Amino acid sequence: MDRAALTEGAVAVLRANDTGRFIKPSQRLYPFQWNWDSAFVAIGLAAVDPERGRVEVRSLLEGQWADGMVPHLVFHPQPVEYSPGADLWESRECDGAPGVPTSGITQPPVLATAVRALHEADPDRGFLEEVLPAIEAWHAWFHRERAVDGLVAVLHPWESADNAPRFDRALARLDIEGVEAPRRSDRSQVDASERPTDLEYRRYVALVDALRACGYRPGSPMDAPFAYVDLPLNSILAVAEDDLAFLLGEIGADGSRAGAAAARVRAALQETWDEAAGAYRERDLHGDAGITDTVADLFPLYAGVPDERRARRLVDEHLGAPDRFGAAPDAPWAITTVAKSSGAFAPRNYWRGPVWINVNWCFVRGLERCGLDAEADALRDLTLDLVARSGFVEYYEPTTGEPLGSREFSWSASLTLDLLRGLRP
Ligand code: 2M8
Repeated sequence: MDRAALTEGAVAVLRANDTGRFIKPSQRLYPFQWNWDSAFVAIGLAAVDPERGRVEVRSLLEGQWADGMVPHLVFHPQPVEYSPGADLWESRECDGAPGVPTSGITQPPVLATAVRALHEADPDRGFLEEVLPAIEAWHAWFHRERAVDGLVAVLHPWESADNAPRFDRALARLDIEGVEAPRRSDRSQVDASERPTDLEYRRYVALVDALRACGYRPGSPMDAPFAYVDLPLNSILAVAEDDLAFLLGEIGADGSRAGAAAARVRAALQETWDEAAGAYRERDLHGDAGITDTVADLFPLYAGVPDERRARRLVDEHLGAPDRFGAAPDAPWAITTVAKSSGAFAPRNYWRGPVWINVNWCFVRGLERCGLDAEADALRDLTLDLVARSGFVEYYEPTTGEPLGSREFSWSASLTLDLLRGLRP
């Protein structure tokens, strides 16, 4: 692998997708600002241009709502066609929404982790003083609005991994009679077999309709038609709370809420362990989620939750197992987002099987946190080989490494920059 060429290529992708104010996930398919995309982008920018990374954080926070929520999508004005877009959300009709149109839901809170990466690369106290109160308010919002027994719930699959099979049953329960599939700009750009179906989109829209009717703030997660205790989001939150507590300490501010929240979320994640399955269990508040056979079942590893014995089981029985999520002779590219042994595994379809660079990045960092350095190094090398071979695309077919989804995808480029930092020269 040519490290210099990979760096150059990744920087070129970020430059091409840069609007000056924010970096689009990709040129045409995703022309606005998505929340965790921008955080992943800032993590990569820490390696090459921290000042540009700080711009990314500031522009995302322009979308923050008065109650603290940082939305999953900020529609900074762009001369583009994108559907379903700002009209679906009508955020301006809602109390506490900002001037710029946004969605009414959120996304995994990677932002504090990104700000920590920027701080470690290039400390800027003024920047921390500016943005940490906003991130503190967002995290507090999660625990106030979305709390479920020490963890938090997502109210829409767009708050986590869209069409992941683990949401199928909860979505199938929704009443979508009379709800039409929206006009979809994704369809003109990516093959339908690689994207969610129209039926799934009708369900996504039905959920937005229900949430819009209450200003996106149901009294509690139980009152929302879809409420799911998502392990990726909670694991990301645990890490982010630790990072926030650390950063607040750096400026002499009070990090006690964040520190306590990190400990509480980690303790609650521990409780989701299923000894028989050797994995963690998700929770569907209106039904039974259990073990889902998706990579979500393993995600507490990202937050360093498992002890040595559990981490080993996660790796041996799932993450590294050839018939599950690991590399196999006939499917050398890992981590699959759905277990290959699952009936739902679909190697070309979006979050239903392909390899994603942000997922791999989370597991590299999680393996490191759990002290599994050799496994972390192997996964990092495999991930870098994949992008070197197939480019910085949205997702990858695990048997061939074929590039799928959007081309020139920002977080695949930015997280490559971060993974390259860990490589010994
Ligand atoms: C995908 O989500 C959008 C809707 O928000 C879509 O399906 O078109 C997901 O992969 C999401 O996680 C990601 O943030 C977004 C932009 O990359 O695309």
